[in-house]
Order: sequence, then C-alpha cells, then structure tokens
Amino acid sequence: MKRIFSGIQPTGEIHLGNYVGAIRNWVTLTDEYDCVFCVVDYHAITVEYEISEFRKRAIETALILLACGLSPEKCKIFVQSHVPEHTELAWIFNCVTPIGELERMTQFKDKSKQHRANINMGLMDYPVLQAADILIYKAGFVPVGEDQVQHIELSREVARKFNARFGNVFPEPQALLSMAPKILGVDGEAKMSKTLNNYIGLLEDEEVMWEKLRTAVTDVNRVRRSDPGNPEICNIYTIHRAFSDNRILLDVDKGCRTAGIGCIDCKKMLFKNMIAELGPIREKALSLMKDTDYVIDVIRAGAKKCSAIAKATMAETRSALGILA
Ligand code: AQP
Repeated sequence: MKRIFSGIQPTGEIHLGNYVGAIRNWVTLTDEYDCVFCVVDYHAITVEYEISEFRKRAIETALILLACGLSPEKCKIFVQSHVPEHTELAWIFNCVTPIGELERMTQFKDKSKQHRANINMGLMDYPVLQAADILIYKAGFVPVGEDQVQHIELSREVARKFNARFGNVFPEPQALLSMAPKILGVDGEAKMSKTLNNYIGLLEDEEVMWEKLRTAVTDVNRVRRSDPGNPEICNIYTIHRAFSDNRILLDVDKGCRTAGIGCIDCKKMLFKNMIAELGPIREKALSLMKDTDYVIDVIRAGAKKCSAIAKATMAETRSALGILA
C-alpha cells in the first residue's frame, strides 16, 4: 500500500480552508493509502505562540481530525514532537539543502513580513523539517493545499540531493491537491489562514459563522443587487463548489450571472449546505471534548507506530552517511 503523509499546525482554530483544502481529502484517502497524519507542533513554534495554551491546542487539533472522520483504525495520528527522529533527520537534510532555495520560499517571505521582530532560523528551515516529516516515512504522496506545493517541490529536491550524495534512500514525494486547493479568507484577498484571522472556524457557533459568511467579500465588481456577478472570481462560489451539489451550483451560477439572485441569497444556500456537513462534525468534536483521554490514547498509539518506522529510516540514513553505529 502506498504511503501518504500530511501535517497540520496546532496554531489556532481549524478553519474551512484546512477542512476542504486538506482534511476532507485525507479522510477519503485513508481507504486507499497507508496514511500518516501529524500535528506538527515543532513547526508551530517558529512563530510566537501562547505557551500556556499549547498542550491544549495540540490535543484539540488531533481531536478535530478525529471529529472530521479520520479513524485511528484506518490511519496513524500523532504529534510531531513525540517522534524526535523528525528533527534528527531535518538536521541531516540541512546539510544537503542550499540556503538560496530556502530564501526564495514564498511562505518564508510572507512570514518574515508578518513576524518582522522574530525572523528566526526555524522560520527559514520550516520546509526542511517538512521534508523530514514526509521522508522519514518514505511517503510518496502528500495531500496539501496549494500553499504547500512549493514546499513539497523542495522536499523532492532534498530527496534528490541526499540520494545523489549518499545513495538511494528516499522517494521523491508528490503533492496531492484536493478539489478546493485554495480557499480565500472572508476578506476575499488572502488565503484563509489561522494566523491572518480571516477565517471561518469549523467549530464556530452557527450565528458567528453566518455573520462571517454574510459579510464575506464576494465578486467586488458586483456593487448593487442588480449588477450581474461573475462566479469564477467569487470566493463564495469556490466554497459553494466544496459543499453544494451540481444542481445548486448551476442555479447559483445562472442566478449570479443574470442578477437573478443576490449575494445574500447565494450565501444562504451555501450556509444551509455547510451546516448540514459541519453540524455532525461539531457534535462529534463536542462529545470528544468530554473524553480527551481517548484523544491522548490515540496520539500516543499513533506515535508508537510511527516511531518504529522513523527509527528504521534513521538507521538506514545513518548507515548511508557513514555514521558510527
Ligand atoms: N486557505 C486554504 N485553502 C486550502 N487549503 C489550505 N490549507 C491551509 N489553508 C488553506 C491546508 O491545510 C493544511 C494545514 O495547514 P496549516 O496547518 O499550515 O494551516 P494554516 O491555516 O495555513 O496555518 P496558519 O499558521 O494559520 O497559516 P499561515 O502560516 O499560512 O498563516 C495544509 O495542507 C494547507 O495546505
């Protein structure tokens, strides 16, 4: 069975972008692949964070993955720092990664602007740790949103450079995109992101969700209700595609282009479909919140299985490097 790896940061509330861009796809893929899903806490410390909340955040992130439908029977779910071989392999990969490649990463440039007072080495090294996360499991596929594609290409390059120098140890992983690889935030401009606070949270109250959706930017050229709109450039239509069936999409497309429906009508239809899918996820999450011991058991068991794979890869890697055993 081919192996998949993907990760999510415990940096805040999981949002619609994470869900339709990545997690929902992960659930489907567990039927076909040997899947490894990780709460990447060491990635999250590259920016400022609330120390007193951090443990809780890691558990909550795993909890949401379970609530979204990932089953510990069908995949491994764990926390990155519980398998320290990830950071060990990252050090080795640092020694084959050109600094110039890291400096040109879009995420590094964006984050350097967002965190001017703390442009640390970890921020730049983020994609190298990500390469280690993936390659320590020799994963061939990485289901991610569009924002991560550049990093996966770097992982391929790291694998190539390592293999060329030390022998063929690692596969070159490929990104797997979902049907909604890029969801913009409610501002209609930037990628929906936890840190940009432009998101609709998966577990938010329905009233809060509706208020965010109601006021979200649509096609900016559609100023009046009577103006025809263009669904192709409307973020709300992109989200509709992720939640609504073809019949509704056709109605919305036609209604928008002919000004037969207004943006609020369109958003109401979307909201109904979103709630139908997200309601049960919220219920499951609320019930898991009463049993966090179960969630901790799941991530401990996941780490145990992942450790065995990671240790074997590290033994092979050290041997390829000529390190004294
Ligand atoms: N807006 C999005 N559209 C589609 N996919 C997305 N992903 C994230 N945002 C979108 C995908 O979700 C997975 C987990 O990503 P993450 O933990 O890096 O989440 P984030 O929201 O991007 O986190 P941050 O820290 O809030 O984001 P930044 O650092 O960008 O400000 C990934 O597969 C990602 O592609």
